[in-house]
Amino acid sequence: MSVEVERKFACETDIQEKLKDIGAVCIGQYRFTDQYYDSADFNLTLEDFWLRKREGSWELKCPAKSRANLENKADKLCTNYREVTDLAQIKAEVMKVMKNSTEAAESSSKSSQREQTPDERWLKDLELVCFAEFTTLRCSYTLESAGAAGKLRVDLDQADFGYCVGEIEVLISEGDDMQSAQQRIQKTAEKLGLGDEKKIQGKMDVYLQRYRPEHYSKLIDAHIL
Ligand code: V4E
Repeated sequence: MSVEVERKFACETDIQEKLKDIGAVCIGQYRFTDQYYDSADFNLTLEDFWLRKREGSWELKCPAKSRANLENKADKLCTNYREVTDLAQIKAEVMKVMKNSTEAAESSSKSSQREQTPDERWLKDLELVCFAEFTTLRCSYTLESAGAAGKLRVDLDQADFGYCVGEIEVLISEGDDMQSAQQRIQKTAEKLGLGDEKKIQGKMDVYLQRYRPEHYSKLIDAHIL
């Protein structure tokens, strides 16, 4: 299973020039729509689990490590999430998190025995509804660093509700050296001249703050965002 280690940053107007200056290579521009799901009581997101459908594929991001354990300031600017893409595993993880897991599991397994179960039946069984939907225009860059395993990626995202954010990310395997991934991210941030004094809001933070204030304040109170 892969773990995504990433750090967000504010996109300045000269960011593309800076990326080229440090040897980053543009690997393409993509547009995708995300739909995020949770229960009416926000059971998943209050546990920092993020279930989404991106262009027809399901993905679940699960917390990989408690933020309280992060050692230094640079680490605190990074987030680490386990990424699950296998639908059966996603359902199992979601059911584990849901407060009413027993009834949900029973109801879901009953429905999966029915013939021609619609793909989205499990959402109904678990009472999950879409709470956010937005489209992102993404420009992706890769950057190789000498001696480091795996590529580092920089994404410049423009969400259709008028918010831009950049992210530097490294994908590692579960159990791999998290610190070295964080150090690579930190070094790239330095090369790009990014300050490390404050945490930058992600697209979801801004979306919820604007369009789902009740959900947003619950997540703020629970120190999830
Ligand atoms: C993990 C998470 C969310 C899910 C979406 O995460 P994000 O990486 O921001 O979205 P995106 O579109 O860049 O996904 P990718 O293509 O990289 O897979 S929404 C909120 N969170 C939690 C979270 C957090 N607590 N703090 C920060 C800085 N980001 C995300």
